[in-house]
Amino acid sequence: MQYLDLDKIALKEIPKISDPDGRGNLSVVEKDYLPFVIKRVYYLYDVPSSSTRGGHAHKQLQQFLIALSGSFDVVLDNGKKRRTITLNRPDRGLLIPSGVWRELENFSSGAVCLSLVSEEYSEEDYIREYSEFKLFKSA
Ligand code: T46
Repeated sequence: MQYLDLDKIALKEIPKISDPDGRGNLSVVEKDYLPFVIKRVYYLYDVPSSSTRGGHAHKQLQQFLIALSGSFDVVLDNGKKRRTITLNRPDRGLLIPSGVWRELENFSSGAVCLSLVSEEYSEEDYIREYSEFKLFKSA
């Protein structure tokens, strides 16, 4: 099983079009921007600052997370070590490959987490027990 090199994870810049007349910014995710075809979009919002989302890994699903508003931390765990990445800009996103444990925490007031993903919803794709994730990675 491959272990994602967490040191190589970098936020990916999303093309931004700033309006010359001061009407604000527009960012766009086009067809070939991500290394997967987007099959589903969902978003988290009204998350209490004391709450944690995620707490699982995906067997197949890849995803791209964007803090459309506010900020939150994403703790990535490759089975060997952890790294925390803060998302706080709507023009930067975090690509999470399959086989990575993730926890989302420290949501600011008004934070919105947009998730663009490679698969349709399937509970079968989730590993929700950390001990099972460790076994999955060592297989
Ligand atoms: C992820 C993080 C960032 C559905 O019915 N359809 C869906 O498309 C999704 C995503 C969830 N659900 C149901 C399954 C649960 O009964 O909604 C409930 C909450 O899902 P979950 O506990 O998985 O939510 P999070 O915020 O912990 O995780 C979600 C995604 O599931 C996951 O892929 O990476 O957001």
